[in-house]
Amino acid sequence: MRGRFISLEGGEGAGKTTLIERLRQSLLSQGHEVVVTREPGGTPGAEDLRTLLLTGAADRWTAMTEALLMYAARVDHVERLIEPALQRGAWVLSDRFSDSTIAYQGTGGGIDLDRIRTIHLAALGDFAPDLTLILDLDPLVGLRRTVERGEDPTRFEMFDTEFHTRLRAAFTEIAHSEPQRCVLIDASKSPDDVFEMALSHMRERLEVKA
Ligand code: Z5A
Repeated sequence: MRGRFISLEGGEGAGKTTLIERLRQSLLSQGHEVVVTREPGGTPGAEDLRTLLLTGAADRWTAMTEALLMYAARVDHVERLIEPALQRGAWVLSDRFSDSTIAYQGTGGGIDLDRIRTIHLAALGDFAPDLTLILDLDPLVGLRRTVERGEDPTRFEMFDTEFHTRLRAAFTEIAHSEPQRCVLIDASKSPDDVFEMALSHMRERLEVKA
């Protein structure tokens, strides 16, 4: 039986990585094979592209170059990791996927969203997650969480607050425009509450038992 593909989306510091680890453990305890991955990245080639995308000056790439590099990484990721895992019945949890390109390079970077959808269609056809959990959080709270983590900021974290506020609106719009695939989760709640909300959506939509 084909596995399930779940993507997690949201702004910086929204808690995707924290939630993925909890979901991984929950799915493992139900006996599923679980593949945890991330974008940009997930395969050796895509991780090389991740380094190009996330390091250097904030204006290192234009939004369109970023989008094309994201899709180059994504095709490698889908063809070499995600699709084979789904075919052998695994559950794939990806920290970001194509909605991030719509939000960051589209709404955030100013590329017409239909141009990004056209790139997606050419690169991946109608390939999409079975479920997308969008973690919604005030960008200032999210950025504060990442600063407290004490790591060097990525190129995207250097963008201004207005950019991050537009991202939040973009993710909310995606959730509203594709309710069959996407759910919006209040990420200001505790990690336990966020996990319970995610699990409840998975139970409803993907026949998860735990
Ligand atoms: N990008 C793009 O532009 N276009 C694309 O198509 C794609 C990506 C695919 C990847 O960065 C960057 O690539 C990303 C968009 C761009 N922009 N940035 N920056 P990344 O992978 O390095 O970063 P990220 O995806 O934004 O993740 P993050 O900053 O690591 O955040 P997170 O995974 O959502 O959060 P976390 O690590 O789980 O939590 C952050 C901190 O908050 C941590 O200390 C936790 O312990 C704490 N936390 C977590 N949950 C909670 C709750 N519920 N309450 C309180 N504290 C919490």
